[in-house]
Amino acid sequence: MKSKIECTFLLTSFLAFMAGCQNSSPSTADRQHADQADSAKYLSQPLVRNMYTADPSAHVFDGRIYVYPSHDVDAGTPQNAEGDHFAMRDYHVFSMDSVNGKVTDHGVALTVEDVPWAERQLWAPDAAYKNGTYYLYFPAKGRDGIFRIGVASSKTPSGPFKAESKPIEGSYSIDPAVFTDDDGSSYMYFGGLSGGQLQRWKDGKYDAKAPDADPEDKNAPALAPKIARMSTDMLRFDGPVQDVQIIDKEGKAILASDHDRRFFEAAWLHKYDGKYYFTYSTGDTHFLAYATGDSPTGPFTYQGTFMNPVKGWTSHHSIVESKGKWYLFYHDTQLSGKTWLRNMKVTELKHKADGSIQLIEPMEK
Ligand code: FUB
Repeated sequence: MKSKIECTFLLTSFLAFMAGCQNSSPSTADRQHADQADSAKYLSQPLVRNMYTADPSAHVFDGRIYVYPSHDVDAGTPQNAEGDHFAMRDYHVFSMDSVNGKVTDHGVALTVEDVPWAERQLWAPDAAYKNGTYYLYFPAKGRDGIFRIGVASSKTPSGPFKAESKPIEGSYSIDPAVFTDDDGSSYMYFGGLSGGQLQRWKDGKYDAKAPDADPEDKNAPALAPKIARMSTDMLRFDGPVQDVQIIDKEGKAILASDHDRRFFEAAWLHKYDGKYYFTYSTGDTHFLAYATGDSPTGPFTYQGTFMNPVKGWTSHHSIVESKGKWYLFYHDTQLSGKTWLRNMKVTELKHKADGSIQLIEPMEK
């Protein structure tokens, strides 16, 4: 019997094949799709319309909001469970004065050709600042088809960024998110199931024959996202890669079979009112979920869903404070209707007085 993921991929692979072309900006057909779509039913509208953008990681640097998204393209690669149809080859950086302000595209900040060790698939990036330098963290597949995480640096938040010659030693899988705490310590959270290959890593070794995503024993604990402390120069891991523990309110691990609550991909960390909020996507159930803890390294106690499914398969986000309000940057497929051609969006995120996050409905019901 095929899993829901496989069925989704099979169903859409035919559509992907039919739609295959080399364009990286919305085609006439896509624009027509957007025109026909009832944009009123979406909570927010795309921040950028002349290209496809996804996985937006937002930060405030020098009082301005900078967004580091994936740059989705239609490379004509047939859809498969490895996620090869997410065939991105460069990054653009965007910025704005405030959430409703004009969005500036700063152009190409890094291309796959600029990264000596990478061959393809520049997936969800993140950025950080320390000691006068901006760092761009990004996953990419090497020539061996294995995802690693790289780092590139720049003296300006908009780049261009210069990549290190090798991936970060000890890194693997996808979706890096770097959080710097008030004491100056920085941590990278990372990992993603299925095409993100997290399930293939055990004790620092890669096993290409591992299950598709979750462990086969459904009573086993869910696979954990990873955390590593960053070195002071922000270019290396300063210590071992460890599990991020996500537990329920009874202190038990969330199970692999609990697809509504288990971690799938897209980790993020923000600190609010002294608490650490670890947020993530549940993947095949398409929720954005959160868990809270008293330390950046966890454990984190699962609290609930804070965003219901968007249009499109993937759900990926970041959370940032700007001018006294908190915002959720996310994406959906409003402009294209295609899983792998997404558009980034933003909406306000509200923490309630009890510390919970108000549920966000991305679509009118
Ligand atoms: O953009 C490629 C992948 O899709 C990301 O790395 C995942 O988080 C999902 O959004």
